[in-house]
Amino acid sequence: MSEIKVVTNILQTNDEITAKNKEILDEKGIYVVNLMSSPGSGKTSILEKVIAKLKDDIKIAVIEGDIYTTKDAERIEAQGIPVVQINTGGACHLDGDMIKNSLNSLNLDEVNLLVIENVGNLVCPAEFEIGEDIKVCVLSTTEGNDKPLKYPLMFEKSGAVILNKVDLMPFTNFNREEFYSDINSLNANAITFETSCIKDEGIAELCAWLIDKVFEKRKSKNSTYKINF
Ligand SMILES: Nc1nc2c(ncn2[C@@H]2O[C@H](COP(=O)(O)OP(=O)(O)OP(=O)(O)O)[C@@H](O)[C@H]2O)c(=O)[nH]1
Ligand SMILES: [Mg+2]
Repeated sequence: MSEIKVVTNILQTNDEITAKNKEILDEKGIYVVNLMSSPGSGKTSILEKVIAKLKDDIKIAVIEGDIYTTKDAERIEAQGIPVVQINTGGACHLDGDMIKNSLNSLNLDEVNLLVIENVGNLVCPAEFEIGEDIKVCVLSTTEGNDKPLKYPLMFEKSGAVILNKVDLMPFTNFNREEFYSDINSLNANAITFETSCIKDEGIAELCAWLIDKVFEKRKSKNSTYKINF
């Protein structure tokens, strides 16, 4: 019983902090993506591709969540956009408090799209709201098409699901039909993309969808921000 109580309290506190984060981000008209997947599915690689394509059109900032190291933040910094690294020091997911501290390090007046790359983990990150407009989850073909049913929460909660490393599909037993059927049964409303970061496939479609979302947010919040299109 006490265990359940502790978890409930953590989630309540997180919800309160997250609501405040969201208020700030909404007021600024910033579209926020919570990017999640198991370790190594290609979150940072997809981000690198998206940033390279969109950074001249919209103002992008990234918050990188990792247990240790600044490796991913260094990759994003090399793209010449603002990035903040959170080291969770062991925790398997990001939470509202960590995001709150990171927002203080960003000039939010200079951001249209904020991507938060969560800690590589197919379970815990899906349980915590961190102020996002949308959860986006990545699965790579090498992980197996059974993962959505085995780890359903992340797929159920994501507004978009990216199937990455499609260049490797011929070398795996990944069953595309089963994958889409399972995604459909878990979350019929999710939009899906297929990408290969190595071959630069599917990135343009993903970027076009993201740009629409950034525009929608800006309009709905009546933000006075300028987007450089
Ligand atoms: N063949 C192939 N390899 C890819 C693709 N995308 C990423 N990779 C490789 O997969 C490995 C992991 O990619 P990352 O982008 O670091 O994955 P991540 O999800 O950010 O990993 P964590 O942050 O550690 O959870 C790297 O060696 C990438 O080069 C792809 O589309 N095709
Ligand atoms: Mg990464």
